[in-house]
Amino acid sequence: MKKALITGVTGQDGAYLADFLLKKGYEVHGIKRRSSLFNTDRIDHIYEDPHIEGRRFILHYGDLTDSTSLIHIVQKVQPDEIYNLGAQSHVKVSFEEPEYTANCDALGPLRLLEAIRILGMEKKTRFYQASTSELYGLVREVPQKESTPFYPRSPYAVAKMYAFWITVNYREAYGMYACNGILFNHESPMRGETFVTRKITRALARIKAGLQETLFLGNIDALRDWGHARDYVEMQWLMLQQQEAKDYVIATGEQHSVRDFVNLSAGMLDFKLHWQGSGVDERAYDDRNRLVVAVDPRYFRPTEVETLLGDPSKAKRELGWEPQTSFLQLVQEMVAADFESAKRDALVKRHGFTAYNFHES
Ligand code: NDP
Ligand code: GDR
Repeated sequence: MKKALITGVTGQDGAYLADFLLKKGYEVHGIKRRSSLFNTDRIDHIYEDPHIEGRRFILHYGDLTDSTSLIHIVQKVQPDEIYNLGAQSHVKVSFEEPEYTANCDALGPLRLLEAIRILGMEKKTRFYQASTSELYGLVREVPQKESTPFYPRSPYAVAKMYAFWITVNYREAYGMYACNGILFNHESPMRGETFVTRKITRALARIKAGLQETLFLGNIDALRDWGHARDYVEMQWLMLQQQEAKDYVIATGEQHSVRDFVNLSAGMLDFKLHWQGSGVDERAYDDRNRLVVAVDPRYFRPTEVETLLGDPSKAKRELGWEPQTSFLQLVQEMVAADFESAKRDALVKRHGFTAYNFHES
């Protein structure tokens, strides 16, 4: 039985990947951070009690900023494959916590690669690094492909650039099977609530259910290539199953603006939005003249990535990969899931309980 070790197993991609690998027959080990609250919501459906004999899903406490914990876990698990998905993954937050972001996102992968080397597992363990379209930042070529030059625009992207090149360097220097998936934005109902797509579907669903009044957003003209996380984790696995380790762009090849995402989601919830003003004064009202969406400069970034569009032809050609979920299906799935949970929260509230939180992003 193959063994996989996933960092970031409690995150969006980690949860989808763990599910995917368990279905493939793997023994799956995940690293989770110590937290004062339960942080395993996304993987509770695959959790197995430690008392069960022969369980195939095993969690370990560890942290990407703590080399010794990583070395211990790699030694104990002896994984055939390591998927490094753990990261401080929020671009805006990286401007507020640049040093921590570098420690976790740049040095974290270095620590894992070194753990493999220290333990003499270079020929046994294959390594996947979660690289990102944010590397392209200020874009030099449209669409972006593997050979497009990088120009990172945030502490997050700069840290991920180190991670990209250290992965390439360890492949070339030590003959390790180590590769980068340069993934464009991918979303799902499990997306963190402070990323723009989930923020939109969650807020509009809550407005519809009477739990919130207005959705405040930053740059609604930003353009992104959005796919579904479920489709993208299959690529992460495929990249580790090849004869030779290579880096691949994973994207849909289709681009939409944040504003498009808002309009489409609003339409699915029967809001007709009327946009007024421009720039920082832009806002959208519904048919009853209620303010539904407003731009708030607090969500602007000091340096923004205005536009991203990927060219996944190398992955299609060499790995036979195609995304399965359309943009419309992605938005539908996210809106439906958030509307269900908003209706549940509204019901709880009507019965006098306050079981919901609203987190700003
Ligand atoms: P999430 O933010 O949903 O998950 C990040 C995971 O990393 C969580 O499990 C988090 O733990 C964990 N983590 C954070 N800090 C540490 C740390 N110091 N030590 C150990 N684990 C830590 O991200 P996604 O699932 O969306 O993304 C997965 C990876 O892919 C990330 O590296 C991201 O940067 C990258 N990426 C994501 C894209 C996307 O569109 N989703 C596109 C391209 C790249 P906790 O649950 O405790 O917070
Ligand atoms: P991104 O995703 O920065 O591309 O990074 P995010 O959803 O945060 O932003 C996408 C675009 O939307 C604009 N935007 C807002 N963003 C947020 N979060 N909140 C807002 O209110 C808002 N209003 C407008 C942003 O300015 C941006 O242009 C994601 C992360 O998953 C990274 O880890 C990953 O590497 C990249 O995708 C690919």
